[in-house]
Amino acid sequence: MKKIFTFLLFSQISYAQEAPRYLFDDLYFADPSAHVFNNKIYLYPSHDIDTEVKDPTNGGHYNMKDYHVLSLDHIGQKKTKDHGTVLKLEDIPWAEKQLWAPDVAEKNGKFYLYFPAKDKEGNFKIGVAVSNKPEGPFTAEKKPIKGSYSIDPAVFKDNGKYYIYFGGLKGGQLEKYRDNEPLAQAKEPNDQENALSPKIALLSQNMLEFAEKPRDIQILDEKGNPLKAGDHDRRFFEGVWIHTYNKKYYLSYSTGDTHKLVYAIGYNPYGPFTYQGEILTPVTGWTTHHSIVEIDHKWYLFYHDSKPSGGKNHLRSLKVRKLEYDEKGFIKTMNGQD
Ligand code: FUB
Repeated sequence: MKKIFTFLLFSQISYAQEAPRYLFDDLYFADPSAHVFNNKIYLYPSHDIDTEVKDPTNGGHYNMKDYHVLSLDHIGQKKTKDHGTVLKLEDIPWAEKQLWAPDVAEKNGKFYLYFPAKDKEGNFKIGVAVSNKPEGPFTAEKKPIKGSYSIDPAVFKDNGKYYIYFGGLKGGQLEKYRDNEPLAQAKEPNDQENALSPKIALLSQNMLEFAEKPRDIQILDEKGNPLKAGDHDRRFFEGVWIHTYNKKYYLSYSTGDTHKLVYAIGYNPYGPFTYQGEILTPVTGWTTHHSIVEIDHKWYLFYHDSKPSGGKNHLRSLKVRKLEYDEKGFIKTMNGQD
């Protein structure tokens, strides 16, 4: 009897540690990029709003108009702090609409917010806004990053250099480009062709420009062949994130129309990366988008789902849960319906 009780107690405690929790109830946020700055956890999410745009084609109903910054003093804190609006669409000279998933990097005490938005011609570009504080407010540069396109910037610091990763299919417009040049018409590769890749570029010293032409990131299967466009369970769709663990580089992303978070492992920021498996099975809602961060020697997955809005794809809520590796360094798959 004592044994059973001890087992139940232990399993309850361990379940409580693993279970995800929602981070914010009052407003809808999504696509959280989490970072530890000055010993605090900062979250840079998209700010979802209900919208008059009813047609979901190409993500038009993700019609966000501003960014907020959220923070936690520690991971267990019950109420996430909202620092309020830190950048508005109307204060970005070049942007017309759709402030999608952002990320932030710190360099020499300044904070750089990277964000996608559609310009006046309806093309997604990536902009930068700068602040002296992690919680903003941020001031946008007058123009987007020269040569930028598509969505979902994620900035990664490695050996003193900063790299920007980006790209997203369909609504994210990656099919409109080849070799960094716009096509006359968007063209999807056919199923047997190589899948479109996320992009990477070194950032300039001042963090405001690409210091090189964006390059393709190769994601390979177990035989060393690039993943094919028809491989919807494994190929890149959007929402790339990169982190290191035991000196290896983990590139994680959403598979979009199959709604999974998956990852691939490489040995430097440019790759190639070899596909490994699923991090998170589909959540409630069409999109899945995440970040992975080490906090106090433990690893966490920040993500979103649409359960609290009753499954409305464009009204998403932030979540966090512990992420675990097995003894070989593979990420243990988590259930998106938890
Ligand atoms: O939030 C708008 C878009 O939905 C993001 O940019 C994508 O990653 C997807 O989550």
